[in-house]
Amino acid sequence: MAKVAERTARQTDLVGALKMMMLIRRFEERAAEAYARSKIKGFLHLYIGQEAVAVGAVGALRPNDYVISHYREHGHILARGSDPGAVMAELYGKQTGVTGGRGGSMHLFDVERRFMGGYAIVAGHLPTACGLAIACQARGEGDLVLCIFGDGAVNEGEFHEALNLAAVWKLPVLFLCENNLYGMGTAVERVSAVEEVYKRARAYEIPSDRVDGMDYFRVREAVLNASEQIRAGQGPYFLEALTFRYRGHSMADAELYRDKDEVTEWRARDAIEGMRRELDESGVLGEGEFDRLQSEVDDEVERAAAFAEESPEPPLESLHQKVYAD
Ligand SMILES: Cc1ncc(C[n+]2csc(CCOP(=O)(O)OP(=O)(O)O)c2C)c(N)n1
Ligand SMILES: [Mg+2]
Repeated sequence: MAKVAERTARQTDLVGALKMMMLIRRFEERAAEAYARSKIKGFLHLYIGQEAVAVGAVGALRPNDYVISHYREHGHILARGSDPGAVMAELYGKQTGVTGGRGGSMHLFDVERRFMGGYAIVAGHLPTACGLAIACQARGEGDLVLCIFGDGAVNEGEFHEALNLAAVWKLPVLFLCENNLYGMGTAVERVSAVEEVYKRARAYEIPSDRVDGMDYFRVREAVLNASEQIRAGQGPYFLEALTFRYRGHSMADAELYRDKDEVTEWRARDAIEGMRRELDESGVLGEGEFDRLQSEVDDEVERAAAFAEESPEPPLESLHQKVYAD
């Protein structure tokens, strides 16, 4: 315990980041269980394996920055600090969910935290990110937009439109591609003429880089550096985080397109295990502390699931509400 009491602010942040990655993982495992019991219906895309990207990137932002994401976004909204109970309730389609039960897994939203949504249309939210960035630029308060998408998005028209506009207008956007090597069952090299995705941004003269998405420290550092440049008015930045999803594309995926050995190899580089080792070796984690963190995370996710289960369905008369903007 003495070790914990002597912790510096940086060490406390590191333990917090590890715990957030553990929370995301447990949340996703619990969501999968609920899906198997038909408590969650529709689509469910799990983020397991990619946690270091969400926590490294979203955790490096300021409270007034905006985040906009694709449909594999549970980890992003949790890393932004949204209540796990309200996120789980949204997956259940309940009234207490972050979107009142109207959006479900792919359409999480939390305006208070400037989390401007998950979007189901691949690359559809990239132009929206530019719109948010125009607002940031006009207000001149130094806010930026973190726009997260998958490798599948880079072959869509909106990707190119958005990058072009962002470059021309020097918009404060950080484009973050989570390259998990597959878009549904299609490997990147089968569909992308340029496999090293970050090089795509160079066609628009946007500075870009590739980072190990299985390493919290690397992702955070890269995002902090990019943010500094963006906030200095240098325009957009593009980061590619190399990562891997351990589970299938969605809950209905037989995973016939990839080898089990490939999954095993990536699991051996697990971000949570890697950070745990690092914090153990450097003496930041106290004796038995990882297990204590795990049990706190387990309890928190159980409470979130219980909240979702016990929450009411949205009332029928609310069906036509909030369909159009006022
Ligand atoms: C415009 C569009 N085309 C096709 C789809 C069907 N679709 C859903 S997810 C997906 C794959 C996207 O893969 P990626 O962007 O790499 O994200 P990941 O699932 O790997 O996180 C596709 C093609 C869609 N949602 N939108
Ligand atoms: Mg992908």
